[in-house]
Amino acid sequence: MSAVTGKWWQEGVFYQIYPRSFADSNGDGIGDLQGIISKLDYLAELGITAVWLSPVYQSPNDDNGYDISDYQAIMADFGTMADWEALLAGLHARGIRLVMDLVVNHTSDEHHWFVESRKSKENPYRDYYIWRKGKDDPEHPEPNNWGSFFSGSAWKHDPQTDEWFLHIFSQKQPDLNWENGRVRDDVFDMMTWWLDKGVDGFRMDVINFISKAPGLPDGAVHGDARYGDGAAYYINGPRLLEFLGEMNQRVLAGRDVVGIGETPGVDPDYAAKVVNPETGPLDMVFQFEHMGLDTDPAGTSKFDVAPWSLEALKQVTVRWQNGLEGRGWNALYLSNHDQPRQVSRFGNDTRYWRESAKLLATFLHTQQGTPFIYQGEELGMTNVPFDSIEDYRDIETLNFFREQRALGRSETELLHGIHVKGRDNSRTPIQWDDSPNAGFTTGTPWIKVNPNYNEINAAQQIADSESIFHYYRRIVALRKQHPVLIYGRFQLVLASHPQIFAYTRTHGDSVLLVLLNFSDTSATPAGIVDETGHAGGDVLIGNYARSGRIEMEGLSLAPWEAVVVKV
Ligand code: TEU
Ligand code: CA
Repeated sequence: MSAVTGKWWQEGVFYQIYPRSFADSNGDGIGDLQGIISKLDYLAELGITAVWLSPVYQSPNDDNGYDISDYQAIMADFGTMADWEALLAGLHARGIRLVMDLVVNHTSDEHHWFVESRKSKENPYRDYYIWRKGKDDPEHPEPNNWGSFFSGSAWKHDPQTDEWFLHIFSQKQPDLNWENGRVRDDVFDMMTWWLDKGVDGFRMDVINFISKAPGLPDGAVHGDARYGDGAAYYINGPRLLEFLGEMNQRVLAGRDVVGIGETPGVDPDYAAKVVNPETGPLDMVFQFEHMGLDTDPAGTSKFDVAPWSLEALKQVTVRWQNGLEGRGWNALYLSNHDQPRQVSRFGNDTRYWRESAKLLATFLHTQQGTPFIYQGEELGMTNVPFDSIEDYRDIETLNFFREQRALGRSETELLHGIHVKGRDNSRTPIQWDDSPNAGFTTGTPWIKVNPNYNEINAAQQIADSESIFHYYRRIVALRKQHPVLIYGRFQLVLASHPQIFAYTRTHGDSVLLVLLNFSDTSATPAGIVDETGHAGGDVLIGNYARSGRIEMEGLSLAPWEAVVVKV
């Protein structure tokens, strides 16, 4: 049980919209705000209670809006401020809150702060960014050895002043210097401006990268990597809690809004400090441990893939469920715009597509914490293995491909990693119906539609009461009716079962037993009666035809069967 209860952001379910790929209203091939407005009844039918909107601000789109050139203007591709206001009103009219993306570890290099900053060393904005002199070493002229998330060095030389600026992401995403109090003033004023317009909170992009260790020391070099890993010096840095505390005091405190940090590289102990109900500056964080389970530890990037194991998924889940019990609140997710499609990654997207998508929905909604559904997940949308690198749009994928080709790796090998892990898997347009381009646009979509839209689309699933969409609708509704689903203490059972992920949730007198068969063959939860003391109970929800009371003794779970039992 959490130390804090009854908050709207705990009891609700969030839905993430990646606006470029959601719905296009004017035929230019790019999703937009009017497109979202046209689908508000769809969101209301699903039953979600809050939307996290990926960036819609003015941006040159080097990283699809995560490179912002004006925090207080709307990207022309997406519409106008009046469209945004209409979206907010339309959501609020349906009882749905709106959480905006806040990207303040870095700006675009086209932001006027950076345009000024690069002009001269004396410019009043110079110190808004992280500038350093280069080294005398012709082989390694960069100020330190850090690599960028998007390949290459994390530094770029600027001829105008003959200094280098830091960019942990792309060359068009210079990192802000949070040591400078004027940067903090400007960011906090901008946040307050949005809150005054009525937004219900922020999802804060890589917010735990904002404090860099003094001296910016070189990072460790893994294997034969060309650059060092600076993470130890910019993740959870020395002043992070201070900066977030200041943000809390000056911006968030006293308002009924949510602060959700995106925090790669946090562990439960650090997270518990960030989201402590009394002293923590934020309310929830997105941790990444389960997102790393299919990365080969011997590789040099996330594209070096390895099979994930159920055992490891159980370990990570338990670590976070127990790790924040009573001292924080989990943000639950299996997908987002940076990750592959969950049914392709953790399920079986061919033979047991429908069953495994519903099992993953059950897993997401039966842990302690707040579920985040990523657009299209509720339709069981799948990965898309484009044959050619030409079809990809994501800067991370394209830079990686170019860099690795230059190092001599084969196209086939690289495309394999990209098929499994590339971010464009989750950025193909939402499949609304079986008309051309899946009903996403009447024009040419900015990225190809997944060719499976004839079988997988919203219109078909809305008409089919057994669809993945209706399963999501039911489980979202169920969570609202059963506080045990929200607040119950999580306890793993059948810990070493090779196929079944089983756990109980307990809240006062209310006990649920969740059984998830993560495999293509049937499985028996042998020993569960002894371990839990529960012989059976009533089925609350499941993805096979079961109803009424079921007994644990002799129970066999079908492939990818999920069942939630009230004992
Ligand atoms: O992502 C940060 C992050 O650490 C990763 O998920 C990363 O983008 C990538 O997928 C690593 O392989 C956030 C945003 O969600 C992402 O879309 C942006 O590209 C990034 O920050 C920079 O703003
Ligand atoms: Ca459009």
